[in-house]
Amino acid sequence: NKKGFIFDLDGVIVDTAKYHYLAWKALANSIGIDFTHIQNEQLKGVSRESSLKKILEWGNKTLSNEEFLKLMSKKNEEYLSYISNMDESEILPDVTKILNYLSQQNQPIALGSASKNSKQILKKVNLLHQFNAIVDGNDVTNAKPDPEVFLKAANRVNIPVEDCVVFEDSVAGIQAANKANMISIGIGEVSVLNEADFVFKDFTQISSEFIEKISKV
Ligand code: B16
Ligand code: MG
Repeated sequence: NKKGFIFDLDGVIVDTAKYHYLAWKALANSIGIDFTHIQNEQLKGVSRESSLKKILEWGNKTLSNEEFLKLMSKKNEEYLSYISNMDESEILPDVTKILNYLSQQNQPIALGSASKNSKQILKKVNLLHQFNAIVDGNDVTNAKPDPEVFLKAANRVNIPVEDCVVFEDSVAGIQAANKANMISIGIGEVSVLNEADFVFKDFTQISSEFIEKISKV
């Protein structure tokens, strides 16, 4: 059966959270706000704009709209400087294997990410060609847990929502997939992603038999 396989980017295909952390930390510190790894965890899957709003909230700071925009672009510049050094070695374990397997089976593959930098990142790690559709932060008005990003991805690969499978590492992303009526597969800890239909630590734990099984549902 044809299914639509939709992948989140950060935390599923690559670990760009570490670069977001470095860039947000430098930015927060430059305006006198602390920024920790625990806070960075809370920004996973969250858009750039909402991330900066949260950081300002944590630091009890208000900014003019103009300053806000300036800081967003400053953060992105630093983030992109890290991205520019990425290569294939940063692809998470067995991601290439599953993408190759799915394309051999002629299964449509889409990206569903909150990032506005998704194409650059996929290009850097040499995976852009694997995707039949890219839907990211540039294409949506409502961020996860709103299902918009995944609904658009399903539409772009022309697969009914109930035949779509979403791989996600964030709670908001799992909720978005569930709201979209798709099969949700959490990549990470069961204790965190307990709302997902299935949870795996990473792609090394997902067998081709499992993919075949859910393709038949
Ligand atoms: P950008 P995902 C998300 O990616 C990240 O998890 C989140 O930390 C980031 O703020 C967001 O993308 C926006 O990224 O600044 O590149 O537009 O997990 O949805 O692939
Ligand atoms: Mg993610």
